[in-house]
Amino acid sequence: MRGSTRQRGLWLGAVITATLVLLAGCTSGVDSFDVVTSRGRSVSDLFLWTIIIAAIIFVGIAIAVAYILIRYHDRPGAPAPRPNRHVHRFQIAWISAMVVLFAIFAGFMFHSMNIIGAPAAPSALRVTVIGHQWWWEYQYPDLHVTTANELHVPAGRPLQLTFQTSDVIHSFWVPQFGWKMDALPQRSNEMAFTIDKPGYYQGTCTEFCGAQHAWMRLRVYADTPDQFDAWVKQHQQPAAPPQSELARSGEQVFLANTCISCHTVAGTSANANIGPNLTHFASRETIGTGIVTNNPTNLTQWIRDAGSIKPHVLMPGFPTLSDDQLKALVAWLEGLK
Ligand code: HEC
Ligand SMILES: [Cu+2]
Repeated sequence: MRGSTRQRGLWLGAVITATLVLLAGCTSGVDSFDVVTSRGRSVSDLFLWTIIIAAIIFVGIAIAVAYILIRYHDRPGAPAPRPNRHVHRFQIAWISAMVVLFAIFAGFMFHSMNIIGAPAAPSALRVTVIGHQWWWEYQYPDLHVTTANELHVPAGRPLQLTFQTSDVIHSFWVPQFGWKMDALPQRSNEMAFTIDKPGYYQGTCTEFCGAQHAWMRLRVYADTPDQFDAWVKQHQQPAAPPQSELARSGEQVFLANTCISCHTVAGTSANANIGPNLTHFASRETIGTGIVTNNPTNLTQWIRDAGSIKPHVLMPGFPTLSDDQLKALVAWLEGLK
């Protein structure tokens, strides 16, 4: 008796723990049912209705099975199951109902596909999204702005995103936009939508793309029109000139090292495109698509040994830089607003 009580306690504990672990996922700030694009809502509504109807069918079948199990359970005096003369009619009706249901859902699915696949409005803001192992490049061809890792777009204005990759397949998924899109070699895919409300939306690469796939995060800022205009004006400028002696010597360290064979800082001789554009690096909140906050301590560690923060990262460590050189470099980079 005591043993079984303890066992029941253990089971209860296990169920509560599992529920809490699952519920912990609810505080992530990413809710794929709280979709902020009207096109995307056609997908989330379809998903919701599919789940509701599937749940109703599931519960119906579960009740029928339970009824049969209890009623015809083999015990003295139980009724013997009798062959049903109408079983074929029942089967035909059941299968027909399923076929009709599938057809209805297929209709709604094609409807949603049409909605999300429709071309962008001619006035849409165009952004080219380029996946790299393991970061995102964003180009605004009409605004002459290039940035990385933190995408800024205006809320309330039609957007047209074009997806490309510089290496392997990546996939752009911000759950609150409603659907996702692959970035494939040798072709361009498109997504067009309008974000209804300003806010910060998170996502991640959803096509396995190597060691740091899980840390190829998406950070999207849907700004108000004024905020966006200010952001664009700032990002159209070349890099801010060094504000101190220390920063000036930091710029020299940067230009004298191999940083320039991978990074661009507009207004300097660095114009390579292997790593993220650093022209306005200091205006970004994080380093490495969100793996650490952008502050001098983390930046120092990143430059000394980026792999210690993001293992297998495609940026080499710079253990030979002296503490003074690092300090200057960090002072300069953190001034690139
Ligand atoms: C071989 C190419 C290469 C070299 C050389 C290189 N980097 Fe990088 N760098 C990268 C790549 C690739 C990333 C993106 C890593 C990621 O997030 O996965 C990166 C990321 C960064 C970032 C973070 C940017 C962001 O928005 O997250 C900074 C800052 C940076 N590098 C500074 C430097 C400095 C300073 C040097 C020279 C001391 C340097 N890099 C040398 C390739 C390089
Ligand atoms: Cu990826």
